[in-house]
Amino acid sequence: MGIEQQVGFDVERVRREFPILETKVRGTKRLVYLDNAATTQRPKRVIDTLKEFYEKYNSNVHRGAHWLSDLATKMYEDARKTVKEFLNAHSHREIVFVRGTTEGINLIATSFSRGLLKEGDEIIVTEMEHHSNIVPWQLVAQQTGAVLKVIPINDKGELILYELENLITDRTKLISIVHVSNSLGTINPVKEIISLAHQKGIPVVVDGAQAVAHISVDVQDLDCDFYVFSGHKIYGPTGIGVVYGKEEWLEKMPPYQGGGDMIKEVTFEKTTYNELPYKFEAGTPNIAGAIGLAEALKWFKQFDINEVHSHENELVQYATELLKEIDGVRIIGEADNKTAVVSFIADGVHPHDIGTGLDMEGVAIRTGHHCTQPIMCHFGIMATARASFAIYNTREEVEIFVDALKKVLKFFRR
Ligand code: C6P
Repeated sequence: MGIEQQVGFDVERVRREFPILETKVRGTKRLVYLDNAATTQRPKRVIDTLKEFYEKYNSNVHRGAHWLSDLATKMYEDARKTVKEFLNAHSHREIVFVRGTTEGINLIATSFSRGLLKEGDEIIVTEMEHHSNIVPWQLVAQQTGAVLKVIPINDKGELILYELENLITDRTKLISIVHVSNSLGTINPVKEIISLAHQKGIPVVVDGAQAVAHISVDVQDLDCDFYVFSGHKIYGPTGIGVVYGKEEWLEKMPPYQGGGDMIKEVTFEKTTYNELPYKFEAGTPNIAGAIGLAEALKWFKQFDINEVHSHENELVQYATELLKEIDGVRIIGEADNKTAVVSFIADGVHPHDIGTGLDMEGVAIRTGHHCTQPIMCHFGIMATARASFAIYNTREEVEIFVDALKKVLKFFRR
């Protein structure tokens, strides 16, 4: 199906496309799904695409000398073109399919560690990174002797940007930053950071896991060197994600994994590598996943992203307002520019108990450190309860969530 913009935004119509939203939790309570930052649900169109692929087109890509393989290859490569259009990349050669954001960042970090980083070089991340944008760089730092530096955050959960200028030195080789924080909802000024970094010739990696489904992303406009996201956080399948990398960088970088499809010629003396993007796609890829992701992106593109953003923002604001009226509830993350996520703690009740109590009422949220322990450390807490919103959530669901929360807090505080 092609990309057609839907006029207006009808949330009830959107909901009807998601069969899982009809679920009754334990057969009784209506499902109120507010765990979209962990993974979104999939519209029927995406589910049908996966089923259809396995029923009609399943075959390996780039290898077969037969009709079915040609078909699967065309579908897989068309999926890459859809991603290219979605991100507004310059070329399909800049789109590498990976398992998800985590593998994407590991790909970039590992590749950089093979010759592009040396002892004493510096990598800058932020205090609000997901562990998958910290640990790969720590591994690389251990191997190469590079040093990790951190842009701090303030108590609203915003980057203290002026610190970046102090952190950058002539040893800074790379900056890797999250576009939207999964724990705080903060939207970072990545364009500004990229522009500053480029004045000093430093490339920038952007972790877009929590951004792509909520705000407009245009990699040429951002001018980022790398942009990484996961399919399952934008209504697509699990096990598929994307690394966008500027061609000039991907050309310079050595491969991440070795194996089939990433080579031109192999002898025991020497191997030459395939052209982009195949140099970075060793082995049989997640073919159905890529095709499913493309379908999800086409589905998502029918909506005006600004309307999606304001719908979700309204939900965030409404939830924040109602939560603040409850005694002893504190919001964690009150950035001026935020989206889709409300994290909170409540006096006297552990976030895990909040999660379990809400689940009894059919409300699915996430509790814990959300793979962002440095953020928890900043706020002096172990965990938060987090409600995260998607295109199909409603004000009524916010009210069900807050009413259920009041019940849970009353129970645990009795
Ligand atoms: N955050 C959450 O509940 P993967 O698991 O590879 O698809 O995405 C990792 C990842 C990277 N960066 C950010 C900003 C993320 O939010 C995530 C995943 C989920 O918040 C699972 S911890």
